[in-house]
Amino acid sequence: MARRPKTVITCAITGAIHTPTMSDALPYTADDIAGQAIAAAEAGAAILHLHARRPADGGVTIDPDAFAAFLPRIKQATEAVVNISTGGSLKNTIEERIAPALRFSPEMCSLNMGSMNFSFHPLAKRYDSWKFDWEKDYVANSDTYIFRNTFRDIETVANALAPHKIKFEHECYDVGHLYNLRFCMDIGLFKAPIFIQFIFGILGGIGPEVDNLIFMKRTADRLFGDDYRWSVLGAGGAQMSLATTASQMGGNVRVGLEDSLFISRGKLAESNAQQVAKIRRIVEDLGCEVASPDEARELLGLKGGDRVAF
Ligand code: KMH
Ligand code: ZN
Repeated sequence: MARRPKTVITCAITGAIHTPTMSDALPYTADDIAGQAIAAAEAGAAILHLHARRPADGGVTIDPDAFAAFLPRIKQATEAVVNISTGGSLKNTIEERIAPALRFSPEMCSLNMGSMNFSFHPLAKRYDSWKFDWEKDYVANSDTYIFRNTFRDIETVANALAPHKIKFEHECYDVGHLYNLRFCMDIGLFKAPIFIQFIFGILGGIGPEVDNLIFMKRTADRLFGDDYRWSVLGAGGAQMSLATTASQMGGNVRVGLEDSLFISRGKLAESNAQQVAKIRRIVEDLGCEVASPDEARELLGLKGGDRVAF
């Protein structure tokens, strides 16, 4: 019988959706982001997907100096692949969103493959009081945001970062985004093997049903054949179950407090590492092996951890 492919675990440490009120575990100081990222790598994450936060109040920031406060510490302490988000806080320009990647030239970056509603405003109703002033409006007003990722934006990112040989985590929140990606490959923006993150359960994107995972995978098979590698991110309550299904289908998985604050139904996770340890246990119990950072580098054709600028 053919060997089953190893499962690459990505851990998304803090993101731009959740706020400090929602969980004491959500890291926002440089110390906490670095510490949780290192612990997640030790627990089995081969890739660390990173956003920055303002240390004073946990607000989302795209300031490269905020990344500078934790990136070198993560590099010194782990072999894990560093992936810097270009998602920003939904309000930033595309130029602001790529500034950290341009400065630090990581092995990977996220790249969002279409414009969409991207909302988490229903979360605002769950809290009566907030730790910091900015949080309530930020969450409640997300029903007014359009997450802008036009073809021109995507081309700007691809061209600006091409000299850095960065592999993209192509964030696809719906089936149309796969067709956008195919179009971008046809005009020469990206080289195989591409890495697709299928995203389920964001309000504005496709829902977290297994049917949708099969549909996204089948569509990607048709559009990209052998030219792609894939991973699954289930937002909120769908995180662990969709990751389990993905790994059983031969795919890779993403967990982390960016995507869900929970470790099981109704129970907040204590840390990113706790989520990594849980999915690792499930993956291994079900007969798969977890990929090391170097195995992830090989699978995705990455440039190497010695060719970053931090
Ligand atoms: N927060 C995730 C649903 C990005 O950083 O570019 C998507 C994400 C986007 O990770
Ligand atoms: Zn992200």
